[in-house]
Amino acid sequence: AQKASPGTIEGTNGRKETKDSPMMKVLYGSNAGSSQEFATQVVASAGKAGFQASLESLDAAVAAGSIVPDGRTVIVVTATYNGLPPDNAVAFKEWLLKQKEGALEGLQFAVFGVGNSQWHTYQQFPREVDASLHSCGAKRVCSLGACDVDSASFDSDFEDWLANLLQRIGGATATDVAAADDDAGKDEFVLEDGPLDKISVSADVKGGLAAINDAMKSVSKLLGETNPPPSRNLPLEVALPSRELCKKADARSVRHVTLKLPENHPGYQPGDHLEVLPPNDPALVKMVLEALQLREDAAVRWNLHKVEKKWRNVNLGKDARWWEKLPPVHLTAGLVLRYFPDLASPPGRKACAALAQLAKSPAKDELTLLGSDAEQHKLKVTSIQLSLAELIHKYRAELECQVGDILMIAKPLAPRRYSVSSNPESLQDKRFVTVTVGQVVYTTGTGRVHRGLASTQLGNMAVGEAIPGNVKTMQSNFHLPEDRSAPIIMVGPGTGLAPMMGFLQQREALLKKGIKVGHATLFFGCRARDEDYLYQEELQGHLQSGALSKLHVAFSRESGQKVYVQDKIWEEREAVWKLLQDPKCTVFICGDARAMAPDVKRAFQKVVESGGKSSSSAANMIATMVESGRYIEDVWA
Ligand code: 2AM
Repeated sequence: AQKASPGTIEGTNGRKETKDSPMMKVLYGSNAGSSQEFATQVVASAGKAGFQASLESLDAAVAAGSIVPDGRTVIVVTATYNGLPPDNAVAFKEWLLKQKEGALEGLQFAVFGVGNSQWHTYQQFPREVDASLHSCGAKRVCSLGACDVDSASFDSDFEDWLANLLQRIGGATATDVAAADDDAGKDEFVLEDGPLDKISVSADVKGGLAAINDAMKSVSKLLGETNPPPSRNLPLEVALPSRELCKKADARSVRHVTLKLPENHPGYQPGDHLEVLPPNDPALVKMVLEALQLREDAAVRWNLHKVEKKWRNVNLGKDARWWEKLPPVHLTAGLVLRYFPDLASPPGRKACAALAQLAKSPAKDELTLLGSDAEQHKLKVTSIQLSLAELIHKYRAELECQVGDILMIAKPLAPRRYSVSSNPESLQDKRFVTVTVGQVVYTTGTGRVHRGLASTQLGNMAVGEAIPGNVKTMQSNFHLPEDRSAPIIMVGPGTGLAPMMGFLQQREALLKKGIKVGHATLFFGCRARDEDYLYQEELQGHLQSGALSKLHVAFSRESGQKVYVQDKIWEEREAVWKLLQDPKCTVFICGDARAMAPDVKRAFQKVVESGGKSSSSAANMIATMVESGRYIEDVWA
């Protein structure tokens, strides 16, 4: 029997397909979940447009041997990580490379790539997939679609592509089908809003998360998942008071935060990421509660069936199905609004249009306009970063809206990622994990002071307070080389120093056990010695113990001239070239993806050229290092 998956469940709602409907396989490659969400949306819309659509990860399809050229349509939705395939598309890439010319004749396909244009590897893997499928003889039915999560139009870019795709392959658009269905919007509301009564409600983070985790398990069971992914919603407790790392905290603030993983947690290693789910700003939660005329401690209960009926035929965009992850448990309205919907992001056009359905005029007309007119939307929403909470609050008098509606309309609150800056064995408790958090604060066009959710939360939490999160191993294998004698070069300006601190602690622990470690050079960059020289004392300690062999610091604001890590790499070219010639030498880069990482790569290439190589063989040498996992980036926008 076929396993039920999130895709097949949505597929049964409002489907127009029959047994003879054409088949469609929707395959996704996703680490963070966005591509999977988009893929699920393709399945739903294709189902409504008359296809028998099924959903699988790219690797699951390869394992099942089910990507075959039998006249079927294959739609691939995938992200890219450092230019590499996501975790569940690695085998697919290998499979694709093995396909001969003409091997995929008879297959028709379309590819959609999800990415962030601030990464220099933007759309790399989706482009490769699109080109390879085509060169193996498959027929491209729609040109490569792309959306940029860094752009305000990313939801509508996807929807435009999907509408185009469905039109090209002969289906009616999902919106047409939805419009034809007179069942829409008739059902009652989705969460049981009301005052606290006899039911027991989890209102605090730890109790709430325990309830959510239990509920997640039952949702997984419901979906037939035998191996549900580990929950990201573990309560992580602040273990020690956080520490300011900048010497002049008025200029900027970077905090060293120590959290504690729950008991029985399998643990982590330096180079891993810590994911936290920061609660919404209480001011925004308050605005929404006010608009909904709800008390913070009002009891709400998720009701899967009701919500499904109410919204099933409304095209809400890619995130519409995230409610499946929501637990059928009692929580307070305050807790739900704090942890589930993203209340701070500007709502997309689809969200504005959905809100319009719940509004009376004149709000209805204004919201409809925001939903349909890209210029107006840009002017009145995205350019001033009007948050969803502010929008709901603004129109509250004419909105008939419940907590459940907000969950459907809002994007899910996204977890934030940090590179861990510790080695478990080096801390007083193996379950401790530290992160190095730069604080983000700015004022939006509406005059609201925006505090980076995770950064302000993490830096300001008291010992014993908890935040939902977990640790995650990245597939790029940003870890110390297995061969401890391999020389390493670390480049980490600003908070990019974080994972290097974990590596240095790990190397110090190895030294203490009598294990020899190879040479380690660190290039660190900051503004000035007496401002933001992070972990200065710790670094001196590592130099003394031998965990760190050489330290080069670039101060960008000490003299009239900017000095960056790449300038230091060039200054040290002789030593760096020597290290690079060791076939085991591994280079780690962490920090800004937009300018720093490409600049640093160019610097390394120049160093190789200075060693006597032509520019093309220098580029080749770096490319080979990247491919063999010896030039590894952990970079972010
Ligand atoms: P700046 O802010 O003075 O320009 C950590 O943020 C350090 O990285 C700062 O010293 C910052 O310098 C520096 N930095 C900014 N842009 C950079 C780039 N393109 N490459 C390397 N370092 C950079």
